Amino acid sequence: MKKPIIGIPAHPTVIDHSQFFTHGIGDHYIASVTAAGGIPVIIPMSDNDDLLAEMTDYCDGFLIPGGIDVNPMTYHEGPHPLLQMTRLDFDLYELKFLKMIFETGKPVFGICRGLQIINVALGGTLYQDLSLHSPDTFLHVQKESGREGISHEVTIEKDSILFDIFGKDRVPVNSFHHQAAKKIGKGLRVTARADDGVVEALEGTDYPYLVCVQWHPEGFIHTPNNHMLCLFERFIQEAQKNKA
Ligand SMILES: [Mn+2]
Repeated sequence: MKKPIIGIPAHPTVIDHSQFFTHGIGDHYIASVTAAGGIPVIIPMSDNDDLLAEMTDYCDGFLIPGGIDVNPMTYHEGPHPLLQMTRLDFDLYELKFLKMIFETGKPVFGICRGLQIINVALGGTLYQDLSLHSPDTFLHVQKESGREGISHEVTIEKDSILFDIFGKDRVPVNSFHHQAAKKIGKGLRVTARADDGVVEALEGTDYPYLVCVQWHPEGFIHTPNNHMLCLFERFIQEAQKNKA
């Protein structure tokens, strides 16, 4: 049985002393997809619709990774002073590519910025900074060291894909975000929250397989008891079904 091909839209990164940017994806994402039985393929940021159509067709599932803030122009807001680095051409590429992906019905797994851009792609909005969420909001840019450091727990809705994956409703997670979903996009629902009410997971309501988490499950890839690999395994299984 051939392994499913998992397309990952690259993050544009400018390298010093170069007029060009690099199409990059962190090693933790690549290692997690590989460990779960998928073939990771990095998709370059491009305004070439033919290339994006070919990649949409070629891949069996799509992992939308973490990255910089989404430009609030994409959800019709001006920039709040606490907004961090954005890159509009990157957002527009991902939004266009997501639209093409959603037309295929192929499995999608969003992580951190991935959750946020998917929410925006479906008409949702974001808190540009979590200080705008509520006075009791936790620190979600964790001080605990290491990508695998635990920062807070999330409570998972019982009738969700996430509950089916984890088999329980409380899961400890890491946390590296200063933004979160605000208005929820069409065809999405909240399936996990932190105890301060911050949205930590979204799932599709009428899409074959669409799961998004605000934490970084790939950050646990080098831990001995990786309690997050199950998220990648389920996603890869779904992509495998799609291939068969
Ligand atoms: Mn968090």
